[in-house]
Amino acid sequence: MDLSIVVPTYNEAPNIAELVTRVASATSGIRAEVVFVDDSTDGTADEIRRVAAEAVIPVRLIHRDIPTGGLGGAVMVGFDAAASDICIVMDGDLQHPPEDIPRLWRRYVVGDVDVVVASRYSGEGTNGGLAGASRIAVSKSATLLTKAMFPGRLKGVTDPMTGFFLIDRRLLDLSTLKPRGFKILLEILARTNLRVAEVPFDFADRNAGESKASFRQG
Ligand SMILES: Nc1nc2c(ncn2[C@@H]2O[C@H](COP(=O)(O)OP(=O)(O)OP(=O)(O)O)[C@@H](O)[C@H]2O)c(=O)[nH]1
Ligand SMILES: [Mg+2]
Repeated sequence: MDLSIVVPTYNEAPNIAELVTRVASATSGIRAEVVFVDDSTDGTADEIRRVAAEAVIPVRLIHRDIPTGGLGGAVMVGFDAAASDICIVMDGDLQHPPEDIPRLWRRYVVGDVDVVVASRYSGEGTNGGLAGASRIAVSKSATLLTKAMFPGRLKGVTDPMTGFFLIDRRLLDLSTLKPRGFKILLEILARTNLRVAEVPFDFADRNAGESKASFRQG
């Protein structure tokens, strides 16, 4: 396996089939698997099992009955379970276009970085999928605040709170990370000295289902 794509899900049933289809076509030529780490209370786990049975790439499901650490905790479980050391984290609602996976992968295989961040705020990247002026304001001010707090570790990183990134998990000490909810990448970058590159991407609208991001998370 070249690449494990870790997808945390909380009630994303209507998005699973399209996500897997688009990931499978985007990764042709790369040996890739999808690892769903699911904390859902709806039928998402059953839908993942159904889609996995028909998928042309390996699709695995880890369903947690006790969702320790929320979204961030789910991502850590995915890193631990991944078949490849090289992992891409992406959302399950198609806001992170699977078609961008090869761009992250190609940047990584150049060989000079440990992390590739898909940024809404660098170069041609956009944040159109952030619903409403207040979400945009929260996202931008949280980014400025965190960059002020960690000027060294976040140097050159325009979007430390993106949920779309590639990482070599061998560089992480999973036992020292303490993710709480959203923004696992910030936790990783602040605690670990890593070489980072960015690629711009267009943050799309949520495909279906409901947002779990709250003002409190911001
Ligand atoms: N496993 C797990 N996944 C979660 C949890 N909370 C959110 N997620 C997933 O994390 C991803 C990001 O959550 P979203 O609700 O899309 O957050 P967002 O993109 O900031 O918000 P929207 O723009 O409204 O979509 C999605 O795939 C969610 O299903 C959780 O507690 N556990
Ligand atoms: Mg989303």
